[in-house]
Amino acid sequence: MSRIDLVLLHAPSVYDFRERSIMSGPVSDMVPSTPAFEMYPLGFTTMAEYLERHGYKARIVNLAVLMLNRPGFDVDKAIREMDPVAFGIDLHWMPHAHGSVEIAKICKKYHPDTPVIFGGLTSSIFHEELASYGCIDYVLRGDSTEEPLRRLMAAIRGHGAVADIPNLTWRGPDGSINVNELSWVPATMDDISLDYSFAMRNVIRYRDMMGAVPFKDWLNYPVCASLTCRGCTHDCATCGGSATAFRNHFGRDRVAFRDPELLVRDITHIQKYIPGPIFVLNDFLQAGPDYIETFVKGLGKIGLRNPIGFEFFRPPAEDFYAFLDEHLPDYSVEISVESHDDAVRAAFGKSHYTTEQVEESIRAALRHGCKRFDLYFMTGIPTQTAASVLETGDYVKGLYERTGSDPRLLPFISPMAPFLDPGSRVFDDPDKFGYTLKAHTLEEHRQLLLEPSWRYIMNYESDAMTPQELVDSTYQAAIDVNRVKVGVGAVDAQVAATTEARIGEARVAMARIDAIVAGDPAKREADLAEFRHEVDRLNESTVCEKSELEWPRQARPYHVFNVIKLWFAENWGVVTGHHRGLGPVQDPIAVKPGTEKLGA
Ligand code: B12
Ligand code: SF4
Repeated sequence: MSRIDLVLLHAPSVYDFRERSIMSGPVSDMVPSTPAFEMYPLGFTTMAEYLERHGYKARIVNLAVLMLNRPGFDVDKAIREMDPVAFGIDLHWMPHAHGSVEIAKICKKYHPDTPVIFGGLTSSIFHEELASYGCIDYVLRGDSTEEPLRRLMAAIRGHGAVADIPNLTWRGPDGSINVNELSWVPATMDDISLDYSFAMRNVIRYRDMMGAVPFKDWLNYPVCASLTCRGCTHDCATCGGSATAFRNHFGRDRVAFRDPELLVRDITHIQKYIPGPIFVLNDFLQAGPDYIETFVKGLGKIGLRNPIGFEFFRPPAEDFYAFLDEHLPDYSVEISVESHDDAVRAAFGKSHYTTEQVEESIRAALRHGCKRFDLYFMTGIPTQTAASVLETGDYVKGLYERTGSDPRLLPFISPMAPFLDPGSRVFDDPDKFGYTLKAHTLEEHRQLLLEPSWRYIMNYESDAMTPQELVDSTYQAAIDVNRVKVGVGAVDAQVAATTEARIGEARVAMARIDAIVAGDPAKREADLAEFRHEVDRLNESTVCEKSELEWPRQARPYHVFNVIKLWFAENWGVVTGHHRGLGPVQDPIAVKPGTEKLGA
């Protein structure tokens, strides 16, 4: 097999998490990942597919999943045995600050002459700091790096100069840090492809199932995401993906939507190979009525059978649910309302709807065939007191009474943790929102991640409640919500009892860690190490079971048939050397006409 151009590596949040005792708490309870945050960015798939389309060979290796699923997995050995032209590592989410840089150090240790490229939203903010670490050569900034990455790969292979590549921060041979203009900001999301068959080909070609899966339990729960846009029309204060964050840090003034017909095509691909639920991320209602109609009718036309879920940034009205019901046999909805209190939600930046409107929307959805309605609450948001958090259980009880005690309604509560998003309005101006930041630089965040519990890891304190109040009220509200859900049959009594028992144990473990931190510093590491296995068990999930987040799915014969077809096609490619998309390396200047739409 010819040499791989780019190996994309995804690191765990904390590199040596398998040896450390860190009580991560409920930081990843609302996403499919464990606290290692093993899910790689969707952009790995779009970048790898784009490179292959332009004649480069790319491979995704999810080191975090390999470390989680194979206790003896030797990261040093795995990296030492790789021999790509370049390594790419994501630092997209701030919680990977520790792991990603440690992996870069290992790449440089065994391959000092192989370039290491960083990218992702967090990398875009801390690009100069990253480029100052000796183990990182290039940082690609912005939310759309497929084309700049192609040009960088060409330059690494001797076609073109790095000084001409948009969005690139690079360290010169003299150690100087150079920041090229952030000018590659495509106005649409139409030149990329979120093609899941690419990931499956990756598995077949490299005989590596575990290294390519998006998260630890994906094979049991093959959920797939579909993306409607880059950027957001809203401006929530704590969000690192808000309109302000995109404008200030990623050069984007306007949201880039994906053409609704292309989106339907993405979903057609998923349905061909994968039986799991499809989650449409980033509210497509932002794109306006024509888009909504084309997209939903398009889904109807392809006869979508997989369950599909939509995230909405404001509560939709009754006629919209009726429209969904007309075209989709199995749809679900998710809204993050953050708080039951309109004033607290407004302080968060969501003043564009009220709790009353949310309740109307829930009733309408349940009347019009919605299979499941997930409602998310959050703790730690500006102005929110512990008393306000503790009202959540009662509020949820009343909400069920007002919506017919329907078990299809599923509320969840979790903390804003571990970090306030870098690039958000609160991160850039904490005083204005009543926060004190405990870390500003990337290096400070790397150190915080090594603290022994989520209470100490968090990068902020709120004027409205102490860190201890945040921990206590979050756990208590989770117990309250859990009990209400059992009452209406929204969660199995046995599952709920396990969750409640685990929250109790988590509280005890947190108190024990506090005592160790307050005790003799010389004994700290040894004392923490003593109950590492207990902490690992409690870290699996805290405030709810992962299974509660899962929607039903089933494999049908045609999925198996399509995967077998792909298996034969790809193996034919391995034998003959003709992989799909592997042509000659293109000249960096020869970009497909019309793709270079600069400025949003
Ligand atoms: C979709 C999404 C998710 C999905 C993840 C899907 C996935 N696998 O990517 C879910 C819901 C699971 C999720 C989870 C989390 N998310 Co999220 N998420 C988003 C969201 C809404 C959109 C991201 C998107 O559209 N991506 C588009 C795809 C195609 O591009 P991409 O993946 O970003 O990749 C491109 C660039 O980033 C860059 N790039 C990325 N990696 C690399 C690597 C290299 C080498 C290079 C060159 C370039 C590069 O190039 C790519 C191609 O153009 C944003 C908000 C927003 N408005 O943007 C938040 C956001 C990114 N998430 C955020 C957070 C905090 C999280 C969590 C940590 C929350 C938590 N505590 O659980 C988890 C982490 C999960 C994990 N890793 O295990 C923050 C990040 C803030 C920060 N800087 O740290 C954001 C900004 C806002 C928010 N609060 O939700 N998230
Ligand atoms: S929290 Fe959601 S709606 Fe608000 S700015 Fe972020 S991505 Fe947009």
